[in-house]
Amino acid sequence: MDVRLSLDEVRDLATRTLMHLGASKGNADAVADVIAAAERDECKSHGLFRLPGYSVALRNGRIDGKAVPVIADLAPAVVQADAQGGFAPLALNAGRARLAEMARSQGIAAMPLVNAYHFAALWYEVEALAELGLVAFAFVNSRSYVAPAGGTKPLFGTNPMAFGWPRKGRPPLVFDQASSASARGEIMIHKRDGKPIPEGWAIDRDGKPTTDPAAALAGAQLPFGGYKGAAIALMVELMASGLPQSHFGYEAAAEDTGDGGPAKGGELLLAMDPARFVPGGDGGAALDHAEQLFARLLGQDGTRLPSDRRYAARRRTPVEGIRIPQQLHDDILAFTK
Ligand code: NDP
Ligand code: PYC
Repeated sequence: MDVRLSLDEVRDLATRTLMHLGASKGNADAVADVIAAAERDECKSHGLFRLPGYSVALRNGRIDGKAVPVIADLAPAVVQADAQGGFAPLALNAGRARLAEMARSQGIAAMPLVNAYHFAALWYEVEALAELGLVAFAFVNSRSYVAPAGGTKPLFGTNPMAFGWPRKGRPPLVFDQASSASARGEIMIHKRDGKPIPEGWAIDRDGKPTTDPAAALAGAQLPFGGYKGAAIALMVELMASGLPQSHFGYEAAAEDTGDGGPAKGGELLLAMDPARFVPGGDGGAALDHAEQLFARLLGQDGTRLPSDRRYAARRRTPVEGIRIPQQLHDDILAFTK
């Protein structure tokens, strides 16, 4: 059986739960916003499904729900967001305006995020920057879940990379993809729902291909596209945690308490101002040119732009609400007692 909630109820449920467990209003609101945005866009593996994980880690003190992020310029085009052992969303919100300001003055700028716990969909970050007229990249790692090409043991996180491109008068073009064949959350949802996973997503503890989600979670996930996805996963480790000097996936895994909450890891955001990539331009011509590419793409039957599914859901859910399993709703409410 499912429970139907409005988007306001989703946000309120998340805020109340996190504050009950000791999070400050600022931290609770920032996390609740990303959870509600994921439900609004029907990204079920990173919506309310993640609230129990956030909650356990908060309750057992592994994450500081009262952390106050520190934002510091490290170079003319590098601003560091230090979450101070708290949730990523508040620190990302706190650093965004400075990152955008640097990108506008320098053409390109970077924001490493450190001492943070990230458990969300990555598109949220690049979409926010693209809404400000900037081209954006984001890279985040987690703990070891994915085997390297040719290997059988988890080493990389599921390591998504997201990209945002501003569009005039429309929501940005965004893609956001794990470097594994599937997000770990998808396998967890298959397990919860008693469904097998597709072939090619994972191997079991003995290195054998499996469609059993429990065996997959105990074994290793596979990179998408073989060695090509593994190279992207490696790059994401280096960008998200190598450069900012945070935890690689195996270091985060060594600290895993098994509480089901987010790993401590790093993230890197890059922002570029299209106006700074041509002499004397305002960036508008680059955006117009890109529209021609999008039109050609969409001119082929069977195509769509990445993010179009999310934007379609975004039009629907404010009216229809969202549905979550009764058990998940009960599990969340149990944290508020
Ligand atoms: P998907 O494979 O579902 O989607 C990847 C991208 O491809 C999306 O941008 C999607 O757009 C786009 N896409 C899908 N189908 C098409 C199509 N037919 N034509 C054009 N574009 C298409 O995502 P993943 O399973 O890889 O990741 C799911 C989520 O998990 C992500 O949000 C990711 O950030 C999150 N995640 C978070 C991690 C973390 O450490 N915080 C770790 C790993 C994953 P659309 O959304 O519109 O369908
Ligand atoms: O779904 O792979 C995943 C994931 C890892 C950390 C947060 N989400």
